[in-house]
Amino acid sequence: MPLSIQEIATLLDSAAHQAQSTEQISTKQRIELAEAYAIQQASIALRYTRGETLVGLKMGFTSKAKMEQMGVHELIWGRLTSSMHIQNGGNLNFQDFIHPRAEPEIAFKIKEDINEALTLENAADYVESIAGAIEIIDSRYQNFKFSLEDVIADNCSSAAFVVGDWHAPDTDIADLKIELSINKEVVQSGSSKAILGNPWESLVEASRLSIKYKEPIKKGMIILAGAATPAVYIKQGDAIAAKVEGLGQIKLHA
Ligand code: OOG
Ligand code: MG
Repeated sequence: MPLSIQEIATLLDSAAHQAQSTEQISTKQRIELAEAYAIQQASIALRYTRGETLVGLKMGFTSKAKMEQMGVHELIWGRLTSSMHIQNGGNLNFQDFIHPRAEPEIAFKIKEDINEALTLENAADYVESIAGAIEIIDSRYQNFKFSLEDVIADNCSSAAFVVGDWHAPDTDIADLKIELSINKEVVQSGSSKAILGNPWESLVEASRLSIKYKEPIKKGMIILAGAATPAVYIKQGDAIAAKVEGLGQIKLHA
C-alpha cells in the first residue's frame, strides 16, 4: 500500500531530525507535484510542533549550474525555519546533518507583506535590505539523489542558512562576482547573474509561487534567491566563506 502524505511527511521529518538518510519516495511510489508540496507542508508542520517558526522561503534551481548539477530543471521553493538560521561567523552542528553541501546565494529581507505577484518594476518596494548568503543543503535522500517531486517533498534540501551584512535595497545586484571558499581555497566562482539572469527575478517568481501555494510572504521574512554556482560538499572542521562583490563576506564553521 502506498504511504499517505502524512506518513511520508513523518518519514522525511524523522530523517532530517535524526540525520539519517532515507530511500527516495519516487522509487517506491508515484507522487504528483501537488502532493509533493503537500508533503513538504505537512513535514514542516511537524517542525512547528517542536517550536520552530517560519522565517522565510527559499528558491531552488534558479541557476543552470544547479539544474545541471542535480539533474532537475524546474524552479522549486521551500520553507526556512527559525532553527535553520545561523549567525554570520557561527558554527554548524555537524552531527545534525547527513551529507551537507554549501552554496552561495543572495538574500532579500521583506519590508511589507506581499499580497500580489511582483514585477521587476515594483519588487524593490517590498524589500527592506539585501545581503549575500550561504545556504547549507542536506538532502534527506540516499546519495543526495532525487526526482523533482522527491526534492520538493523534502523541503528542497533546506537545512541551514547564514546571511551577511544587510545592504540598501537599491544596491545593484544584477551582476556581482560571487566566490565560495573552503579553508581559504576558492572552490566555486560565478556571478549573481546566473540566478535567472538577475536575482530580482527570483523574488518575482517567489511571489508568484507563494500566492499559488498559499504561503504568504510576510514582513520580516528572508527570501533566498537560489544558488549562483553548484553546491560543494563540506566536512567537519571546514571554514566556509562566501564573498559577494559589494556585499561583503559570509562565514561559517562546520
Ligand atoms: C535542492 C535545492 C536547490 C538552490 O539554491 O538551487 C537549491 C538541492 O540542490 O538539493 O537550494
Ligand atoms: Mg539553495
